Amino acid sequence: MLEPLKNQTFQRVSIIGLGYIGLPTAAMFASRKVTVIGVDINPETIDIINRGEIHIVEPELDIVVRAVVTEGYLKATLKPEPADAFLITVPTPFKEDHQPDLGYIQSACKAIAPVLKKGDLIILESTSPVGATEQVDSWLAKARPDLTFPQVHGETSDIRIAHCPERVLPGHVLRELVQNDRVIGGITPKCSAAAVQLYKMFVEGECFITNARTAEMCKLTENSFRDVNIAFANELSMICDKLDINVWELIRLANRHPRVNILQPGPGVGGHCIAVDPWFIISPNPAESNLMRTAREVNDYKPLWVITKLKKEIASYLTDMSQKKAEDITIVCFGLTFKPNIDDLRESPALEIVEKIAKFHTGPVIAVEPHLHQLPTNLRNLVQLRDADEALSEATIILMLVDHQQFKLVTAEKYDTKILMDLRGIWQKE
Ligand code: SAJ
Repeated sequence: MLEPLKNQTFQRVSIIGLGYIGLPTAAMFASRKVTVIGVDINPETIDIINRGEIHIVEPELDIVVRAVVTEGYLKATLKPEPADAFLITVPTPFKEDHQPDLGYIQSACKAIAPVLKKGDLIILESTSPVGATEQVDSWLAKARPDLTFPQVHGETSDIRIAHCPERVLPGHVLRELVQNDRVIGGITPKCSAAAVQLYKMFVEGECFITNARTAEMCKLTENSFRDVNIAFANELSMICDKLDINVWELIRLANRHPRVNILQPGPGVGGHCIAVDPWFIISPNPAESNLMRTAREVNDYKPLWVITKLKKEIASYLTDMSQKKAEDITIVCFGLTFKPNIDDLRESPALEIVEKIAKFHTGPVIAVEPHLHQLPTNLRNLVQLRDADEALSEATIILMLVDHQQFKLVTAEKYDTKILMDLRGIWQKE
């Protein structure tokens, strides 16, 4: 491994994009008593952070942010200021055709270009398609012809650029930021060494050095691996449903084999990473990525499978209870977020399912979501938000969509007499 550079110091670090990754990263640097300038395009986000508060839910982040803002180590601003290192932590969504959208990265480059100076380090942390870090170099080089950049000038360049993908799990971000190993891909070895030196301010995990393209592909590979494995579990769940086998018991038993470790099925795959990143491999390599594409399709299909199964349950209930109509059926959905114990609704399969139910079902639809104070706007007039006990007492059909900790504590007598579709395998009827 390369030795870190001896003379590089980072007195001011700037984080561009104060979202789920950027804000915790800014807080970690600031907690090491480095001056951190957080930059975001949203004035409301800036105000919240400068008050020492946070705009996202992440355990313990509020405590750290309050402390570092009060002590003066973190401030948020709309306009970039000079710094010694810039970390770009902006979203990388995909477009209609699944091609990566680098628009936010390009805007971040445009914003920081005027304040760059000789010796600065730029790190792209956003999950990116292969080649994005070189693209950042090209954009910045074009914007600042007075400075030299590593793609063309190699180790003698004024500016250093590296890719260091974030790998933290929402809900465990502060711990994982410190403890996880990092993959660092500089455009040149000196770019990598500078990035290692920066991260070593708070990272206790190992920093592994590679080139920028391998680092980009490494992050995409990790999330695609997980997507393929969840697709296997989801496919099993649909087969087991047909064969009348309890998939949760099956997986528990199969996982007793020393070399088998099947993940958990669910209502689909959500979030801004696993449901998105595989496309960054698939879309530029369509002929070579059949398995990853199929996994995406299996996981994307799962919410529709849930709706089809629900419609069958409704039909069979109406056949059994001939005096009842669809309007008499109250459907209660437990959970809206994309995974347990967070407030994040991005790409949530649970949300997709509830939206679809609200569109076709003529009776009441109730959502129970302890992590939200109010429903997202598109559900507000269609769905009621209730607490668990109240909703359970009114339910005809229950869909367990997100295995929040609170839901695991619900006792069986509360749902025993209801029609239960448990997509997370946490509730067992007695
Ligand atoms: N899910 C299942 N079954 C499982 C595990 C997950 O259905 O057994 C579903 C979840 O419910 C959720 C989706 O998959 O809808 C994604 O959740 P997740 O916990 O697998 O992942 P994320 O999106 O929260 O975070 C992932 C992590 N990547 C890997 O574990 C390889 C994290 O380390 C990354 O930093 C993050 O993506 C990211 O930012 O890319």
